Amino acid sequence: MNHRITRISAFLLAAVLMCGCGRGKLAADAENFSDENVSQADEYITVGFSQLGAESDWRSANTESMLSAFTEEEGYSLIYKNGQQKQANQITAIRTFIQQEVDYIVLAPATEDGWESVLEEAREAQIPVILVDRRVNTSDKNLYSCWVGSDFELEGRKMAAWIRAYSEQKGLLPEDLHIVNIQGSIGSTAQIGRSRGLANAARDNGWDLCAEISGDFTETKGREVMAALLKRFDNINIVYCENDNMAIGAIDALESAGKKVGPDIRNGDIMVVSFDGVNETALEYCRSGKISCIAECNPLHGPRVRALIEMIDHGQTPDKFNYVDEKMFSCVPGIDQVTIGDKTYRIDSDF
Ligand code: GYE
Repeated sequence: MNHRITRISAFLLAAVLMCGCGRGKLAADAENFSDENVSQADEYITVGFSQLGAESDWRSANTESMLSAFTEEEGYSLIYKNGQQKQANQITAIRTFIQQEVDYIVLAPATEDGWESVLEEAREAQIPVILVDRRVNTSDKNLYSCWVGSDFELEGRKMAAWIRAYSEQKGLLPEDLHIVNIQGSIGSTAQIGRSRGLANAARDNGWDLCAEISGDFTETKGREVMAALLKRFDNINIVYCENDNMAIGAIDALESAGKKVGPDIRNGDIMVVSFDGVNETALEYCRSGKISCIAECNPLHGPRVRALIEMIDHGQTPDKFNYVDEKMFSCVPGIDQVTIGDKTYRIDSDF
């Protein structure tokens, strides 16, 4: 990588400074740059992207965003590997990227633990690693350059604040809220943050958090877990699903068991809330009240990761942790906003 940078970057940097142009223009300039020592491959920035899998609509949108951000027109050669939900596959992918001497590695890690050794190998090979979406739990934060994604605990806290505002508006007592949490894949940052946001709020407000069980972020598991929970508990009135796909499965299980899904828990409805806001069916359910509230999770990280790589490529140091702003969607009347700390989040009912 350093080799490539020293040969091209002086030229590219001059181009940036002179015309302030983006990577697309730079790539074109690099192509026109006649140096017989610069091979075809050197004209592109090579990026190895280890995606964790394809479990949800959020994930598909995220993959799509990455694939369309790292095109040859933009000056990139992207090597994409789908980890099929297995960390071992992702570790193999990273080792392959190192052997291929890619310029950058982008990792969307399945879970937080267990990355130390392979990230150490990437560091030894002097290949910067950019984390996207979920995070890794390493004692040495310098094993990766930076991260971009969502504040998952904040998403959970916003949802809990919405539930609280709703229950107060309806005059429900805290102990009358019987909540089950259908969790995402255990050990993933999204699961850890969203579960923590709810568990803390349940403790602080005195809500009955009956159970927390993983549905692995998939519709099928969401359906299975909900059916099993209905056999264990007869008083559930709120289902907190850590993504929309599981919510769709859970709603199916609830309706198949003869339950009415909706916001009117005083009159026997079971309320479903969820996260993402990517899947069209889920958004439609949110418009009709089958899903009472969705905390948005934005998957469109491709251009963000590209901007981070461009900074590093130009010798700059991006912020270590880069958060994206996110909304809340709900068509249940009466709650216009929720406040966390000193920040207020507007609830969007027009989506
Ligand atoms: O919410 C879920 C996906 O890590 C933010 O993973 C991501 C989560 C997303 O499977 O749908």
